[in-house]
Amino acid sequence: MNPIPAQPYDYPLPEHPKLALVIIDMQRDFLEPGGFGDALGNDVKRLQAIVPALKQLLDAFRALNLPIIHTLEGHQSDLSDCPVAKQQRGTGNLKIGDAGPMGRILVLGEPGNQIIPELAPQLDELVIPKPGKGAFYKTPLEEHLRDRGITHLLITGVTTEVCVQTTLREANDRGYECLLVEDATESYFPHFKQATLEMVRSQGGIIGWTASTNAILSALESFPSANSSSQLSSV
Ligand code: C5J
Repeated sequence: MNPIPAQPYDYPLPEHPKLALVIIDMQRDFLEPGGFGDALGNDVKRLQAIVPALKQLLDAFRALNLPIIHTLEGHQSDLSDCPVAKQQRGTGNLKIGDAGPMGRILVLGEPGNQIIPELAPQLDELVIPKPGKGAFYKTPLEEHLRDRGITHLLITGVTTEVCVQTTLREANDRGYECLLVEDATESYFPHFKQATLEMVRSQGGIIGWTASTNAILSALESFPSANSSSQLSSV
């Protein structure tokens, strides 16, 4: 199998099916007007730019029957899993739990909390709701990865310097080999995205690798397909 040409050096591909695609928080709350990202004063249109690259990665992983994990940032309707400090943070009119144009802000099950239709998970893909920025915090993610022997994670989604970077750092500390996909992650702040990419691959890849979607897709052409048992089911 060919490695993925990456920075700071090639990312070796593991045996099938130890490689998973992790898509962080591609939910309407962050990508559409009227959601949490908008309530915080951000230009949410910026994040739409990565949808085509994510779709390509999803198609490739589905074709190879490789594991796909989607996350959703959101809270229980009684906000019992939302620390007061998180709920009260910010200077906008709408806070977590308030009623907005897409339902209650950042509450699980609300219209704004759905993954955007273009990237909707299939039934055999794992969907992890998470109350924190990191996908390992108060979720069964680590157990699922361990049970399935997954060791390598391609990390994507939004926003680069918040939930994506937090998840990548959590995964790195747990021993996962993490590659951040350069054109499949986005931030409301271009300089934060750039800084994150540089941080991840600095010092010889201190917390991981970065590579483009095209480099990944080319390397995956040498990847053997496997039966559908590698897919995960929703929690
Ligand atoms: C934020 C996220 N930015 N998914 N969440 O609050 O990055």
